[in-house]
Amino acid sequence: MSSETPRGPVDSSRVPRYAGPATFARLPRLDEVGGRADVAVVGVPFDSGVSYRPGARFGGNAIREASRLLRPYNPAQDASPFALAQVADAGDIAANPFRIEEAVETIEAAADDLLGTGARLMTLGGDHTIALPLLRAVAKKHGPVALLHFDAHLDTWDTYFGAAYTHGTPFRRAVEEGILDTSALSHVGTRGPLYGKQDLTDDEKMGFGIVTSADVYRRGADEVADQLRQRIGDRPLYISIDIDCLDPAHAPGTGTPEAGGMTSRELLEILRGLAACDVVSADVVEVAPAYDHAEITSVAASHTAYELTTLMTRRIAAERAE
Ligand SMILES: [Mn+2]
Repeated sequence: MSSETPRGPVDSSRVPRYAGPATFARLPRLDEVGGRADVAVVGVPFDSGVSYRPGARFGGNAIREASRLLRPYNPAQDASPFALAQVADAGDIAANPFRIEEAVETIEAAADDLLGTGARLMTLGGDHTIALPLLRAVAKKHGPVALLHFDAHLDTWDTYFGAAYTHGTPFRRAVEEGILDTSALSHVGTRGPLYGKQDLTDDEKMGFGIVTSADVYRRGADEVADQLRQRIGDRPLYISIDIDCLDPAHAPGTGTPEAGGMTSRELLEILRGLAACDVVSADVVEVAPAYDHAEITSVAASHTAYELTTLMTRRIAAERAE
């Protein structure tokens, strides 16, 4: 891709934003750019791993619809992400809604294929179950990765009803499988009641550090981003964002809402503070549009994916300039 000018979004001064089928940010489909992109935006319409409200299977397309209003220049990062590198919409991974184990395998294989083309993944969920197969694929390529996990919840529980693969367990499985760099694991935005204090003890033993949503409020986004950046260093970094890290006022359309969350401004500012990091892939999950109002949640998710895409394309451009 490096020798070619990236193909950007549909020109919204010629074709109204609300016209035509939605791709992420009105970008070309992957097949329209020869099947190769630097960042592939891919949907995973799978929500069979949820413990409470279902509906995140519709999240990816809701984010695509809400992303019609994204514009090509990102002033907060002083970058035009879709000009720095080729970003394309790779469509959806078709995962079996009736067999979770099979779906996990399908997602891993599809992620392997996309990563194999040289792309970084910007995945739109789906529920949080999908982070495990995505991390497996990323770790095959990069080795164990640092993880920055934005969420109201720890998602390091062991099982639900005896099931090992659920949206509350992906990061315990990932630690068990040795695919995470346990010297750089962080939860951000954590809050709300737990089953017991042991949940926190277990999580700490796995290597996670916690920045609660109250910590973000007290310390501020800049200080939090600085501390995270120091912990992550130049390790390959995977960022997984459960939209329920945001307060239900900022993201009502999600499966397991908890009061007292971050604002969308705080989340976006923390992400912008990670510009020096090597984000090798990322996901935004748990957008459940049936519980949304006026696209509040999918707009927040589309801007979140936009900031993540900007981080990745800036890094790609910087590496090419070396
Ligand atoms: Mn989660």
